Amino acid sequence: MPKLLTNKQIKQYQDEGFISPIRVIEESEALLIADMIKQAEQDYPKEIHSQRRNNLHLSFSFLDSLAHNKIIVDAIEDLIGPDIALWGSVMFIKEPSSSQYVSWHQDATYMGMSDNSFATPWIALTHSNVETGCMSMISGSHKQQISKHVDTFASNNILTRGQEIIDVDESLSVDLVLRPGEMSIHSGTIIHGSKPNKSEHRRVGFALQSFMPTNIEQTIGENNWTHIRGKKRHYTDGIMFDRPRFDMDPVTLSQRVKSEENFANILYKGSKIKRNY
Ligand SMILES: O=C(O)CCC(=O)C(=O)O
Repeated sequence: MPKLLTNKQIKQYQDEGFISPIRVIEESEALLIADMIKQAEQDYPKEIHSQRRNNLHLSFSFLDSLAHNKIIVDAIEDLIGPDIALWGSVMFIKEPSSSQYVSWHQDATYMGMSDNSFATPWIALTHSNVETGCMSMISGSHKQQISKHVDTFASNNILTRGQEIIDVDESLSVDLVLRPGEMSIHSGTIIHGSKPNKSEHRRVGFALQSFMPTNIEQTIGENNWTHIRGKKRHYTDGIMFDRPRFDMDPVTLSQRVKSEENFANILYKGSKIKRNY
């Protein structure tokens, strides 16, 4: 018996590789969190900016709360089972009328996992639609192997290496339109991307990237995890992150710095170029 999703939604995830939309929090709460992010950018400019966007759930307790949100975790349990750990999080912000985009890619490509059966909730904190540059998914592409990615390092590409799959059948593309407080969930192997924000409004999405069953192994870099639910992972070669007791908790801030080094070692392995994100 699923905890939150309908059987139809679970089947959609299996067949198409994504589910959308699912309401997580009220629209007003999401917009408040988007404002809190803006405020944090002003108050702690070294802690949160376009090149320090990973694992902000370790710096700010309001984002940690979102990572542990019961609706999100119940939905994830319906897809990957009861023993769940979070690998990381990414804040994807596209400024108004900006040229930043995300090329067609599969998340699992550079994450160095033993198995790719993991899932990413992407929570819209502002409107995410065709005008603001929402994500688009290539329906059913999660059933393929990892495709060849070309590392372009294109300056407006928000992905680490600007990695891109060429020859995508865009006729299968589905735009995931989300209102503030709604989420989509996508599979670790689905081909997806997003276009620039042409609107006058900021587009803010918080990706919990990714929730994984605890039996998946990290094959590159160290084990760094946020425990979410069920049986805990056991390891000695990395950090089991604490939860921030308050915004800017010094314990988790220093854990975040180590997590960023580890991400760079994993995500840029074998690359001659390393960007600052
Ligand atoms: O926020 C975006 O536009 C892209 C996000 C993405 O690729 C992801 O969450 O996997």
